Amino acid sequence: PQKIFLADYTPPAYLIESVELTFKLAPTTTRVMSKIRFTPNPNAASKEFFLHGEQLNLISASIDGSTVTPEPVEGGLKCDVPNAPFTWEAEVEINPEANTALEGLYMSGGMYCTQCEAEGFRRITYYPDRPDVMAPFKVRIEGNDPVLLSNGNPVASGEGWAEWHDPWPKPAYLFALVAGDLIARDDSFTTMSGKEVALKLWVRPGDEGKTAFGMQALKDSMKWDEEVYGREYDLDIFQIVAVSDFNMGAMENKGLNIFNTSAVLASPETSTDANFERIEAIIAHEYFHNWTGNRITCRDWFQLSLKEGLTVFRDQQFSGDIRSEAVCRINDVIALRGRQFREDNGPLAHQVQPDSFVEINNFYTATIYEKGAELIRMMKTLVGHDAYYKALDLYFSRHDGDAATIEDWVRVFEESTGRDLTQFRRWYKQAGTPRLKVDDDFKDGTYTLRFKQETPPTPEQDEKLPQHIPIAVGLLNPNGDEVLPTQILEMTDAEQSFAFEGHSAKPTPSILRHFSAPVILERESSAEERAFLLAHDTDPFNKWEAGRALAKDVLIAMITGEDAPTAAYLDAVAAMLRDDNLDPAFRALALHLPAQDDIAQTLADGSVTPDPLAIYNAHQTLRQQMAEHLQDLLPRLSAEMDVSEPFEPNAEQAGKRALGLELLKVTTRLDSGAAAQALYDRADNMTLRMGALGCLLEARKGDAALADFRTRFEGDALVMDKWFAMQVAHAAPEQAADMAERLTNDSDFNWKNPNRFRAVFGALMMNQAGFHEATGKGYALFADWLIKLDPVNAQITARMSTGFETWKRWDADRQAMMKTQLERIAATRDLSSDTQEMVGRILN
Ligand code: HT7
Ligand code: ZN
Repeated sequence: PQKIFLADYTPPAYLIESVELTFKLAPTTTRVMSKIRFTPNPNAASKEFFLHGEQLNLISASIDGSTVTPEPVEGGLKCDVPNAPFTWEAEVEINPEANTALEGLYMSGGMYCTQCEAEGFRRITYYPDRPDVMAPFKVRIEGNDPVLLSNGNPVASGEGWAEWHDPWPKPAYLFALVAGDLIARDDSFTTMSGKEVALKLWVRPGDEGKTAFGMQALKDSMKWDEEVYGREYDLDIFQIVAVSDFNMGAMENKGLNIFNTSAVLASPETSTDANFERIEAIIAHEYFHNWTGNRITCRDWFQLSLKEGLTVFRDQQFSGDIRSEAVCRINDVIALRGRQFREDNGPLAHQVQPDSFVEINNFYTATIYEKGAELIRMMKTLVGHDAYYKALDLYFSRHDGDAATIEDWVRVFEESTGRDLTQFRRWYKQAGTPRLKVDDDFKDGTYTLRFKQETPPTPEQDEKLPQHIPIAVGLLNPNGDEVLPTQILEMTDAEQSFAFEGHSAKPTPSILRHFSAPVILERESSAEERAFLLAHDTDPFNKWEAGRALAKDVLIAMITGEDAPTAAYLDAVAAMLRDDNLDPAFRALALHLPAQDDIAQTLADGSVTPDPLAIYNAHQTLRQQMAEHLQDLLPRLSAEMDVSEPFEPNAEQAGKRALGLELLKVTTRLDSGAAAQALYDRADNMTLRMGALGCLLEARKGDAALADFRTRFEGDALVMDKWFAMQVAHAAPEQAADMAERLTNDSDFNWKNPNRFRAVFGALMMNQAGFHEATGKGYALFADWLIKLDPVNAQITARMSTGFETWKRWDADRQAMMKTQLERIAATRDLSSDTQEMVGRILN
């Protein structure tokens, strides 16, 4: 496969004034007529007319009304054209029903839908399918389906046809079309300048009852973007469509967002609190793209983080504002460490702005999204609240309508704030997670913190330069009072010290508050100090972090056979649980043990080869010890967490349920699942039902509840995804692979549906001890299925091959078995370039 380089970027040879498309829909023979007004780009050196096109059957083409015979070339066609503006017309035939890749125009359960980001539009018609070619679109759809939708505003419609006009110039990746038998939830939103916008959330008949929450989240997002960023919506209508076959969560097509059903449909009976929260965040994310992504788009795909990093940051701000800021931040950091740190510390590490790629689909990663968001957050921390919003105003006014670059973005900040961000730019170009070592010293009333930063080598980047790191620090005196409120220290050198004068006793530092930079903090610390911070830190993130560090110390000591500070941990947890001033959601997080993957990564970082079974066993042992230590507390606290009001998916109720379920996990250790069974039997919402079922499965008492669950929800695909996933997620280490295999033989295992495939194999990847079971059957099964899926859906296959990304972390036997499977996948005939690229990078 061919590599594409950022350095090779050249402006498009032709720009587009207008696009008119006509679709004559038919499942296997859809005709697409295009009429495109091109004009030579005065800023381009080349005059070559090249249009992307893949899997298209060209019926006819003409230029200014005269038939032409274009030259087919790799990835599209070329044609001689006049040296002046001209009109290109073409008719192509495509086969949506045969499209299992779910890119371009495809069918999902009888409805037509599209996915064009990143390079799907070229499967719809011949076109310069690159984000820096922007145009207004007029679309006419002819078909038998009752609902025919496209981007922009409706123009006219009749029996079997509809016309749409999107006046805002957009790149082809934001094009969308949907046709099917759909029902809308209707609503409206009045914008800040008094314009009425029609809102429609389209679903299949039967799903109408799951649309209220999504609609409310949309209206909240629209309001928030006006209030916080001053961004108003710009069309007469905003539509969302729920689709059950979809490669990712959702897509921000202009005025017509398309969503995976899992990212929009919600009801208390079928969705957990975590589902509600995720749906709210994704709806916000896609809506926010209207300004950060659509009005200002990316010049090329190397700039992907320009829109994704910023939009993730914006959705994180939104969730923090409407839920608990502290709890959201902790959850965001758990996700960052779980996905991005894992990526950044393995063979797939890459820059937030990469220099090259083979398949852009392989770069929709945690680094582009979540690390990208952390970079925006750091910029905001460095320049301050007011300067951040002033810079954003300049960004929107200067670049509205542009296909912009990350450099444009940083320059806006420099010009607006007067700060030199030369060194900060390294965050975009240097892969890898910096390690930040800290030690301290106290002398004559002066407390000194000494920092040392180092970023380990990553693929193709051996040497690293120091980063510009904002380190938020506070100090506490021995009584636990804060004697220095949060200050931002700016570290720019490889080694740097900061002195704090006027202290009568040595203070305790709270470092990297609010997780002010995406780094790994390495600080020798005693169990007493961690317990002290857990009890006294005023920064909720670092308070939680202290508890997590203590839990990690215990687990790691258990695994390596050292003295574990178990008593200090259990006492600290009990004290924290008794503290009724603490938000239940926070207490739930503090009770949750660090992920097994986190422990494995920390061990590997310290040059200890992790044993997945030993990590699993340490988890089990610690949970048992927690149960015994906390048993006196459990009845009162559990009762207090009962929610008597009708179910609301708000942060307050969700926090109580989360803590109640954490306590249930502990209780299950003592009563073999009796309380969990009782909860399952009385549960009237999915959060409690699934929480109880999880406990029963862990106690190996889940058979009856599982059967009941299936009977209740057999016809509901999203809930059945949960049924599949839970059995693998909670299977014992030696049974997880067999369980996954058994489920692949279930009549409901529709492996071509990404949600169902992910339910089984995503859960297997996440069950660390099960996936890495000693005989290697987990690896072999997983590889079998990746090989089977690749010709059907390369994007999902490539993405899921990351299950093997940690292979070098494990012992020699496991490494050899994983490598064998990776090589087997790599050797598969006609393997997609997506999967080839990923497996190749993982192996290197
Ligand atoms: N911008 C979108 C990214 C995307 C995507 C979405 C659905 C299916 C395939 C896709 N490829 C790329 C989603 C987002 O970040 O908002
Ligand atoms: Zn996005």
